[in-house]
Amino acid sequence: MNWSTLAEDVASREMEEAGNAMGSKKRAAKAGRSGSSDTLAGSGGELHQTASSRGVLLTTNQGIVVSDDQNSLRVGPRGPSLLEDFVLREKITHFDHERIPERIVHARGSGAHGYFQPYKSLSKLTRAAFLQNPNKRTPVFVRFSTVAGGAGSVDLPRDVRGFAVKFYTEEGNFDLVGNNIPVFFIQDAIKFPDLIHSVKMEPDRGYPQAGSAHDTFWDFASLMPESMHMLMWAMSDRAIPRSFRMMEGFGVHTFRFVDSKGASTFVKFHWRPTIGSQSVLWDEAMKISGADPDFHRRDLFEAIEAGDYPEFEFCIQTFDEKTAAKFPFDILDATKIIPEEVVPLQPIGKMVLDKNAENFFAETEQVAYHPGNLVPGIDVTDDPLLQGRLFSYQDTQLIRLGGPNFHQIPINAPKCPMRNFQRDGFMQMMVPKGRVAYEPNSLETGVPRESPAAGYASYPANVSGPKTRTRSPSFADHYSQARLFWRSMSEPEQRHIVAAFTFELGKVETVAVRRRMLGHLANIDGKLHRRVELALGMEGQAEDIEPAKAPIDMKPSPALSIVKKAKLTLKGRKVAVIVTDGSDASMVEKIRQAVAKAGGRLAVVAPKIGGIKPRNGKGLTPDHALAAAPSIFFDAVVLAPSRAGATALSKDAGAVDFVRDAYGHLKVIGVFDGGEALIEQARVEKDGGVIRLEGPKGIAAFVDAAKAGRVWARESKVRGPI
Ligand code: HDD
Repeated sequence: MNWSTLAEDVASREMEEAGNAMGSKKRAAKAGRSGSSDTLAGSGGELHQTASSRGVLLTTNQGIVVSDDQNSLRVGPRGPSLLEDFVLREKITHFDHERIPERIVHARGSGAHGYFQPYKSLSKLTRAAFLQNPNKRTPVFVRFSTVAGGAGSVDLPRDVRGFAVKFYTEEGNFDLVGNNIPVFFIQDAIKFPDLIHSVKMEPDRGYPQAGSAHDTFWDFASLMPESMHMLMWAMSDRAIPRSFRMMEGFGVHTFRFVDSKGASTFVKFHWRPTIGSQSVLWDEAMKISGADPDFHRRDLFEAIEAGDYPEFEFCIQTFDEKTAAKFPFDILDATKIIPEEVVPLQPIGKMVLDKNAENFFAETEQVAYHPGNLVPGIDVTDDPLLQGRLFSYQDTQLIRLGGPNFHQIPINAPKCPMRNFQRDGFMQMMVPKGRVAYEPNSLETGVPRESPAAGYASYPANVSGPKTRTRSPSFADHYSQARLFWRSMSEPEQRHIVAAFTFELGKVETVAVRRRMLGHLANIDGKLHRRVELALGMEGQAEDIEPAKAPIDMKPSPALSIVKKAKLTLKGRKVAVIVTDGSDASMVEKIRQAVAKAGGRLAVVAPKIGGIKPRNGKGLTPDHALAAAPSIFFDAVVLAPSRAGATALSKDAGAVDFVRDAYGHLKVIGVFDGGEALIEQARVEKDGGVIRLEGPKGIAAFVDAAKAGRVWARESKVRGPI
């Protein structure tokens, strides 16, 4: 049967069903905005998303049934195509316009739906309706992103990650547009275009993509002492997270909570993953970028599909004006944190991501966040970075989404009534009724009116002063918190920071830029500076940089270290077991159960994807072929080939690399049966992280070791001194 006959056949068989689809279309129309997802949100909106994607007959955008979607209209079977072919022209035109401008920053992102639920009422601090009732769930849409790379770039460059949450509250949308790092590179929004131009690919040569390891970035950063604290975070493990599910999120700026009486409290927002934070190693990140550019996107999607829902605890730090005045830094300066040891975090609720986006473009790409999307009870402060952001986001969406009606796109539309007298514009999706499109009015009743009681009221902060372009002297300390961060790290984390600076500055061609950065490192901490200059082979070459304000020594904050507060768990983690023909299937089953009991998932990796014949039990169906599943994809591995299987694998560079990488990336390695031969072939040392699974306690010992994460003691042996 050729394609056109098949299409006709399907069309005629499904004519009847098409009638039913029309029926459901009518029902959707009746349901209005609160009804089926087929309708577009919006008061009085009569338009519906076309049913064609769910109906049975293929139609044009005008609803005309297409008779042949395989052949364009032409003169005779071999003649020229006809311009009158409206089906072809419409299809190609639409295709030609499929791409919209990608975000200038955070172009690569992955999204998911979920809900937020508070633990208790926060009425003492804020009147925000979604924070009042512990029984109420508020829908959310979250988008995680990298910053510098384009939409098609890889998931694991060294970069900040965006952590943007849209709360669809009963009082309208509240967007918390944060990052996985609690500070920022710059203090004033006017420097944002410069920062981004410096980190993006260099304009003359068009590279590097998605990476900060190049001259323009370090040139700019080294001329901006205020970026030093953020640079320490960006060079730390925070910038190479293991998963979106395993990173913290921060609102960065100081915001205000406002209660029902109008009293205000300063607030900083934090997200904490319930399964703990974890990062990959830089060598792993580079390899993952090649082996699976979608590593984080896939991980998020698959975890949600598997019902292993990412969860984040929402925490706040609150303080009043008096306390703020006592800090040795300015709470309006986005390059500073308030250590948790000084103002503890209060957990106030939990966010669960339980549904993947159904359509990447419609939802993840078109979602439009804006820090100015605020609800009554939450307000901004005068942080000059935040103030500039309040302009930028709305502005960028106008060009990115093509006009002023992007709030009507389903992913952006509030889930509460939205009605006003704004009219027309590109892509108006609603059909507003009536004669009155202005306010005040008296010609119609039942039209929307303002409400001083229910409406958003800005906190009436007192402001006065001369108009000026000055940076407050209270923003002048650029090194104390960079030092605090460095001194709060564990030994492996410090080692990674040194290695990251060495890698990044090693890519910088201009010697003066490297010297300038070494000068800043000397101001941050003498040991840090010494280690980086030695690793670069640039002893004694640091430029002398005079701090605008002498740094102070702050008490180290263990909460800043991922390693120090790591959770001993396999939850959300993946363990691989390598098997071959003749492997022990019952052992694999026992390992699977033990890993699952600890909250992890076991993936079976075999030389061939088609299946293996174990020496006992039925067949074993692999999840991955070895060639497509290097050990960088997993948190711990078990080598359980048969002895004959191991002999064959020993000659396979992929299998040997699997073991070497697992070892080099400090993973716990379980060994069973022929696994011993593989270990020998890979020539890795049998240290405390290489565990034999034979014996009554073998599997339990492996799982316990894997819960602890990486074998840090091994690192100095495989990476050498730095
Ligand atoms: Fe921004 C996107 C986070 C400073 C201008 N930003 C964007 C996204 C995140 C952040 C997570 C992606 C949202 C999404 O997934 O669609 N940005 C931050 C944080 C900042 C910050 C935490 C500092 C604390 N941003 C910042 C400044 C400006 C911008 C100072 C401009 C003055 N940001 C934008 C933007 C983007 C954006 C150009 C690009 C796409 C978009 O807004 O929707 O307007």
